[in-house]
Amino acid sequence: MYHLLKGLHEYLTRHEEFSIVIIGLDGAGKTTLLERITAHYSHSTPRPPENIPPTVGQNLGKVSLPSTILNFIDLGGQRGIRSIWHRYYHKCHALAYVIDASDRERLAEGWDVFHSVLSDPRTLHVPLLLLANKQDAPDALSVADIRNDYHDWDRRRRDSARRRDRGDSNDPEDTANARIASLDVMGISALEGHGVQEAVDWLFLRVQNSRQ
Ligand SMILES: Nc1nc2c(ncn2[C@@H]2O[C@H](COP(=O)(O)OP(=O)(O)O)[C@@H](O)[C@H]2O)c(=O)[nH]1
Ligand SMILES: [Mg+2]
Repeated sequence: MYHLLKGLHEYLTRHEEFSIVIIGLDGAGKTTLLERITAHYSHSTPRPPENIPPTVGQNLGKVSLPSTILNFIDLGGQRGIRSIWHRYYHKCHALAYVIDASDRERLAEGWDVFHSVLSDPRTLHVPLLLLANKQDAPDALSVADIRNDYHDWDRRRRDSARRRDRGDSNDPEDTANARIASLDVMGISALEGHGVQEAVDWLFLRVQNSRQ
């Protein structure tokens, strides 16, 4: 009887854990987003931006929901650290790629890196959300503009690949192209918090569904 009750108690109070990896170029706002998410769920105030140092390695944030724990992992975005992102792909349940929608100079670099994430077969079955951050900045591109910019960038990339391969139209990255078509993009301001709850809801739903 004791074991039965103990088992029932454990069943009723169990917490499923999921890992969500946050990636993107350095300066995109990943750590600010992590701060915002953890502060929101612990009902505290996020650290002021000037107290957030550049990420060396990773930052972890735990969000406890009634029956679920979401472990957010914010990975550094500097060139050297990007080479270890792939180690997290197979053990995470969702990926959030953050882009700085106000930094037009670095958009192409952001797409380059984003494309390498999409093309990695290890991310194929991992739910992926593209976050157009810094929507509060006056010159930020909207979600629609971000989508268009990515499509333009991708068209240019494919054109130049075709030219390089002298008309051989077989694109070896068809899986990446198919993923782009159904890509979810959300606008957020990690600094002010707009859209952050919706992004976490999306991730929560997708990790729950991917488990079934
Ligand atoms: N205006 C604005 N600035 C932001 C936002 N998110 C981050 N930043 C700023 O962008 C810079 C880089 O942020 P950080 O979180 O360190 O980027 P990370 O390198 O991707 O972790 C900091 O100065 C942040 O205050 C945002 O939503 N809006
Ligand atoms: Mg950081």
